[in-house]
Amino acid sequence: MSILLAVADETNDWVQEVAEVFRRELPEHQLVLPDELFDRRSVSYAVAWRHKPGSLANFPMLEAVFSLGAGVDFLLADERLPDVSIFRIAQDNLTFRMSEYVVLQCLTHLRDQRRYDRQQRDHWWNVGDVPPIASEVRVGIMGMGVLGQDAAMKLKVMGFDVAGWSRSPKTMDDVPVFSGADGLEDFLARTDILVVLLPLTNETRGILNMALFEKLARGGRFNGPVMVNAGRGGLQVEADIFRALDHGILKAASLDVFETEPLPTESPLWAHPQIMLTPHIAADSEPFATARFIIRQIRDIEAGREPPGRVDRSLGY
Ligand code: NDP
Ligand code: OXD
Repeated sequence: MSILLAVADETNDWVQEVAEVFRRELPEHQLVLPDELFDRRSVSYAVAWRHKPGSLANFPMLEAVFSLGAGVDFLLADERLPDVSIFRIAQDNLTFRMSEYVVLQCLTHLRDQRRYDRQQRDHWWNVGDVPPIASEVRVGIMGMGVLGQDAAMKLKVMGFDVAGWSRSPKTMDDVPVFSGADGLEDFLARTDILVVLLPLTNETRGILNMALFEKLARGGRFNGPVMVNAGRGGLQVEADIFRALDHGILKAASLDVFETEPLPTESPLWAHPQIMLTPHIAADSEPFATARFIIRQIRDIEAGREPPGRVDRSLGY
């Protein structure tokens, strides 16, 4: 039996490490690359990340496709994706890193750290206004799945006043969760820092637009809403973020994901003083932990158990 490794760049160090773990820990399966010569009928599983569209088609014995990340939008965008089970990463090594990113961004905005960075550059000793304390700041998390729930708990530890928004209703201790289109306006109206951890689906594409920014909370101790997007670039309308920042509808934004990645060098987002930008690294996970998680998913399938991380194709996540 073989496992097809279908990625954008097989020479990448991270991918090489993943491959090494598969070869070492799952020796009964041969790891094959799309361009190699092998018997297509031997392939039972495919492990993919931003693979070439169509490269997962025509494997008659394929049982399941595993995403090397938490998101599966790249898989579902492939019109020739075979009709087999899809699984994704849902594991602590990735989740905890995302929460580190989210807490870092919220604290950086809360404490106006960017201002002190500028002052340090200018050798300027200036105390400035006392910032609000975290409990006076309302964080709203769009997407209360694996990542959103962990981030919510960690933001609560810092004292933030946290709420969430998801597709279906859910209850969480001490965190009110709004849901669906009906719950969105009330959720936004109580949000000073909007943290976005949504998947990119037909329903969520372009959701972060001017109409939504205008519904965020104003006034209060935080003095203008901030957005942190670590979900997917396709959720945001970048021209609207720009306009919203320039008209004071947003005070600042932290962006880890972009409509086009890598972000083109000529993009005006790079130089915007109110944007904190990172190159899609919010939850980069270790190759070892990622490969190990997929090996566990494969072992579950082979033992007749349901693996964690099954994707619902009809929902798109
Ligand atoms: P989950 O599937 O566990 O959670 C998704 C959440 O989004 C759920 O709460 C779901 O609602 C909610 N949701 C989906 N569609 C809608 C909708 N139309 N309206 C309202 N809520 C919706 O995913 P994860 O938490 O594991 O990951 C979320 C995303 O984070 C990934 O899909 C990926 O795009 C991104 N990501 C980014 C990384 C980075 O480095 N920047 C790293 C890893 C992931 P419900 O609970 O009702 O199902
Ligand atoms: C993921 C990502 O989906 O890294 O895991 O974006």
